[in-house]
Amino acid sequence: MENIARINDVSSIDALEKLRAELLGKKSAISEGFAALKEASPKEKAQIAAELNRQKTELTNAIAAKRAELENQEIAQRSQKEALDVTLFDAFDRGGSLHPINRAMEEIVEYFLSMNFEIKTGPLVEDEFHNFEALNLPKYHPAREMQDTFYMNDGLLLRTHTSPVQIRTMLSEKPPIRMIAPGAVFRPDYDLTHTPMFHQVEGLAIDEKGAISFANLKHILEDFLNSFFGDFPVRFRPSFFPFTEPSAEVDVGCIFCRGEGCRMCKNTGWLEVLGCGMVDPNVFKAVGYENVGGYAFGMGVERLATLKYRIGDLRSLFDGDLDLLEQFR
Ligand code: 2U9
Repeated sequence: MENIARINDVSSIDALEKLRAELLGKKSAISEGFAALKEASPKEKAQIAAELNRQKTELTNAIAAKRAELENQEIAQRSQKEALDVTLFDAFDRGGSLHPINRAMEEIVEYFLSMNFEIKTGPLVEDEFHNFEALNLPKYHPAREMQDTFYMNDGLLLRTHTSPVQIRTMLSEKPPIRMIAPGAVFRPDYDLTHTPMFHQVEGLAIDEKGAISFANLKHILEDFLNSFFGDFPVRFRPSFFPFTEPSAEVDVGCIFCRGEGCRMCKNTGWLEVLGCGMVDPNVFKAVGYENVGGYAFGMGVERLATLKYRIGDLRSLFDGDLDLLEQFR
């Protein structure tokens, strides 16, 4: 039958579907044949209908078979065209590794877990109360300028430190508290040592007034720095933070020159690595705590990681450069 030959001749699914419309659609000879049945005599009717149905089945089957054939051809062509030679390129057998920032983060967190600190987390999008006001940084206070901020709509902002996690913890739990808050924070800075997203680990220990001293703080940070960097001297310098009083910045003896003086320590023999202090009474007031005391500290994970792994440009860690990253395996 001529129509069967036409079906077999088709070379694309589109053309096949057009042919289906022509042969079996409303205006096809077969559909018109069925429509004309009502004019036939009852005897002819059965005979004509049987023949029309036979033709219809024959065409339908031929089209289905052709369609399957064309689809198989298309799959075969595509798998040839899109084939990957998995033996050609080594991206698949490099293996994964922790990003140096995550590795440093894990080391820091492991230390404080071993010292009985609990991990707490909180939202990255915060409000002024949890990020600033409760931390003794009232609106329009000049100290807020110490921390440039990404502001969003509706009074929301990207947290500039992980301290709001400590505020949320104090608001929902009673002392004693012994926690660390590891996580991403955001400030609009970008240069050799700053990216707009970076990571902090902050710590907080609170108990009855008089139970926790500056000596406790000094001991745990010295011990942490010796476990993280190795056997180097540690010194505390008086400083200021709105949320701690007294406050200190902590230096480690230069790990590059061992205190001789070099470019990395700007010839001071010391590297500044973290900040700390006794929690300011105004912070306790903001969260409704009474007759308590304790210490807090904060460190930048990128700072510690670039020092320890001797990475010159922090930005290089965020370029997705596998050759660079796999050196930290
Ligand atoms: C509460 C009370 C006190 C957290 C602290 C620092 C000192 C500090 C910096 C280190 C490098 C931030 O990433 S960095 O730039 N942090 O110097 N952070 S005390 O004090 C708190 C936190 C929460 C409720």
